[in-house]
Amino acid sequence: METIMLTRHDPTPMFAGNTLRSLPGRRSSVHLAIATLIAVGFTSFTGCARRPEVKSFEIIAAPTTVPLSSGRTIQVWAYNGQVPGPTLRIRLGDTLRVTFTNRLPQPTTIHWHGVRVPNAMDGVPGVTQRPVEPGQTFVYEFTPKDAGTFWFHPHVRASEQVERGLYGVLIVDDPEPQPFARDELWVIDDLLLDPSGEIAPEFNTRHDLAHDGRWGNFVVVNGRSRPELRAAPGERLRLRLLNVANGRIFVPDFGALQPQIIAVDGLYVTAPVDARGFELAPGNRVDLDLVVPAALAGSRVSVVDRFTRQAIGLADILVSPDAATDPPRFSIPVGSRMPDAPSTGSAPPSLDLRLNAEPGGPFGIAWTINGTAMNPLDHASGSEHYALPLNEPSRVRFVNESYRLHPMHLHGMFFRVVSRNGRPIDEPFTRDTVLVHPKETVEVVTLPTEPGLWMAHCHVLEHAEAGMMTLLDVH
Ligand SMILES: [Cu+2]
Repeated sequence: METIMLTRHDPTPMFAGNTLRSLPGRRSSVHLAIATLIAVGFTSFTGCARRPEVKSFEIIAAPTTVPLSSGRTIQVWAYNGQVPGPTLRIRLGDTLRVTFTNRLPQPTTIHWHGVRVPNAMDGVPGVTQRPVEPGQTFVYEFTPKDAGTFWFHPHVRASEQVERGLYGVLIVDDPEPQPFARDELWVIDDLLLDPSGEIAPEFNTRHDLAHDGRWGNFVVVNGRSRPELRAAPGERLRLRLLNVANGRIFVPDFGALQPQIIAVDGLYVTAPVDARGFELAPGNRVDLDLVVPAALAGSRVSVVDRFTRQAIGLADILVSPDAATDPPRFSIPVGSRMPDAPSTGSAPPSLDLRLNAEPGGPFGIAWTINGTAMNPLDHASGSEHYALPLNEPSRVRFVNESYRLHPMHLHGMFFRVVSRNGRPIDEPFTRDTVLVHPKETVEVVTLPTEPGLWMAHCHVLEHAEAGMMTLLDVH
């Protein structure tokens, strides 16, 4: 096993300080560094076709402390002692085997977000497996069917466990290497810190539940505030963006750069899309094709979030003053896509999922799907099962009857957005998560290829914890 630094140009995690002041009374002035960003288990790049292999990794979830730039520490829960957790990297065709041990004070599981896994590997407590109790070990093993950018996180008390630092990235490489000079990863999160500089320990508060979940007062990329990415004129980079925040949505603005989206939620698009304005909701990923123009030699480009009125610095791209080289050519691999549902079609609306809230439940506010709130600690009970036919297209309509944001995520399948508020939409890509705006109706077509019981839930983790989850029975 090799060990690599994810952020090779800046090996010392420097958390440069507070970037947000949006929540009065929750401001913190601490300067902190999170995580050593060391990826374990990086699989070396062998370049050409070879026999599929089983790639084995060990992951331990445990409380730990990571250093702050002030010399103090912050308490987190982490996979293998780092936030973000390790980046697991395999080639399409390989089998991933993860021996997972829980050393947290709570039960947990690992869910493989966006991966078409066998149902038993999906990490949903009470549905696909028993929770992994403290001290226990569980082996996750599957062969991904798609190349792309995926991530993993707990599906037990996720609003607390993910916020405390439990998330990692799974990259499934194409069978053939792509011509990018570099393959970079920006894992975007926000943290709500209390005045002592620790992760605020109140979870699922009434404030979070009455709004769009827990929005933090520090935005971090790869565990640090506003990291710098160095690039050279003429370089062609692949930049993978992941939103692992509990509730915050990001709309990254690359200023003078014009990245093109080449993959959404892991899978390649059918035609490149201008990245401008893309709403990266919790759970979403986009892979960007970024060519650094010669005209930007010697300049600094700030990448900022434009979702809210207050622009938030995410990262800076420092372009060297070197003479430009010719970027290598890249075209989206053909034949790499999963079976896709028709983007338009005659299938009638087969399933409406109405999203709303009502008083009650363990937190005082219950978030419901078709009037039902799922029990967060036992996903099997108190829930409807909605049948979807295997290997046949189905329409699903998310009808947001509330005034809050709901990034709706389906496990085990991809879908195509076909309309918003009745207006036809033609996105040249599939998704596993789509942001549904207040009072909006979003209609999608899905073609489930994996049998089993799959979650449909809001990826605002506080909404999910307060019940906004249900089950799709694919058979
Ligand atoms: Cu929601």
